[in-house]
Amino acid sequence: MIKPDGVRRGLTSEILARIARKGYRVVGLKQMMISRQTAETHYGEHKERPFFGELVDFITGGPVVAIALEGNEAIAGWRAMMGATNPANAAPGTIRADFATTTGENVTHGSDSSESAERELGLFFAAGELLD
Ligand code: YYY
Ligand code: MG
Repeated sequence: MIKPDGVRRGLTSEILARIARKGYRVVGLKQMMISRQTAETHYGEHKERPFFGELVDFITGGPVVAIALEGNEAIAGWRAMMGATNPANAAPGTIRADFATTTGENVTHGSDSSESAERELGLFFAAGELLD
């Protein structure tokens, strides 16, 4: 997902270009607003963390671009392309190192396991919206 800060700052095409150059297939793509309820479900694992409220405010604060990627080891590979959660710790050349300065607004999201990918794809895409 391209988060609201990434969309607002005009980074959508840059990030989609990196995905294309890498070689992942985009099997679902849409710009959308996330409801508060969907955001709370999406980030449910962080419900008890002190930053949860700000995180939900942020992710619902403007349009995001939801992207369904397919490719060899795409979950780990996309997380590697994003870099560490805190941009200060992200390796040079990663999206978060190149385009972000704070953990709170770190431009992109990526599922962290096949279970979370399945869950999150179900939150953001209806069955008929993904290419077979
Ligand atoms: O999966 P990833 O986005 O890299 O990090 P998570 O630990 O799942 O946290 C989700 C999201 O929450 C993170 O991208 C920014 C925000 N966040 C925060 O604002 N402050 C923290 N100390 C940790 C995470
Ligand atoms: Mg996470």
